Amino acid sequence: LALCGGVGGAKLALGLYRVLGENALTVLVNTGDDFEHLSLHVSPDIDTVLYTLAGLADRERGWGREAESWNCMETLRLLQAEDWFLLGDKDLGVHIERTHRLRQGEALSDIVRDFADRLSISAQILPMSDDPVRTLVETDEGLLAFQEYFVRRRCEPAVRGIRYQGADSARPPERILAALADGSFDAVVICPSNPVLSIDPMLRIAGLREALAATPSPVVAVSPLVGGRALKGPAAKILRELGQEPSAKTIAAHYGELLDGLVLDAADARDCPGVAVPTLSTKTVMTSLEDREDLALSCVSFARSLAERGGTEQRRRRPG
Ligand code: FO1
Repeated sequence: LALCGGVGGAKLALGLYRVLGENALTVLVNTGDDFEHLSLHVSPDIDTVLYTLAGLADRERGWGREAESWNCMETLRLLQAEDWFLLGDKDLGVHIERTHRLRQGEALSDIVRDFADRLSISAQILPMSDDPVRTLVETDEGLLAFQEYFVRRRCEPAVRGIRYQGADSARPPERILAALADGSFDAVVICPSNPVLSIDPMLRIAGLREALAATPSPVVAVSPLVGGRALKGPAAKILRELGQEPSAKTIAAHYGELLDGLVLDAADARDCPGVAVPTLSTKTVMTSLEDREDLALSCVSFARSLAERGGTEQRRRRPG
């Protein structure tokens, strides 16, 4: 099971997908970034995972489709409509069909499963919930909807706090809870996504954090930091603004009782002694496809070795 946000997480999800073989991977994806834009329901992280696993993602940007055209955006600009969030022509087809089906009463998870089938993806891709959860960012400029903060304001406002609207009443997928409870997953990998923006929305969903803390399966997280910095995105900036030092130690403490182990970049190896759980220091920067596969293999074998060493019993005995 991979827990994943958008671009950074999807890279490792692709590595896992390629090394684990047919039908072996389940990806639980953040939907806190979802929003209504131009009357369409956009699910950026879901689409990033779908396009990445289907080999259709734009490699440069990490989100959206490769070889995209922008005719619709040009028309929107001509009409002086909202043009701050870029929707490519190919990508729009997905938003239109998803919105149409949601309005007909279909669950997001059923729509995503169908899209994944049509894109010949053999992994199970699941939204973290069919119920709406919206990540809101408290900033020095006021409360901003996630994409307003992330795209429109380019993560510039200082973050004071994050809210996960709807998370308390959102239900996680039943089959994930059941599989976590009976230890069906060989490993649970928290991908190197932004802990507060992409992973916490999932952990705030009623029952999911508890299910992860109690699972007999080994749980490892991959730190999104390299040398104390985020490769892309605002993870380090946000941690600092929230009064925390951007380090592997902070990431491990953030996930706390959930973790059996932390995978961190070799550039952060000096942080290892301060981390409360076993660590694996390796190359976490995923430039090539081989990098993604290598990191995926490292995560899985690290998780297996922790399970063999009885690490998961230690976690389940630790106070939450
Ligand atoms: N990110 C941007 O920085 N600018 C955009 O205009 C933009 C459009 C967009 C459209 C569809 C989609 O699936 C993703 C898109 N993203 C864009 C990425 C997205 O905002 C973020 O990467 C995630 O929400 C954070 O994980």
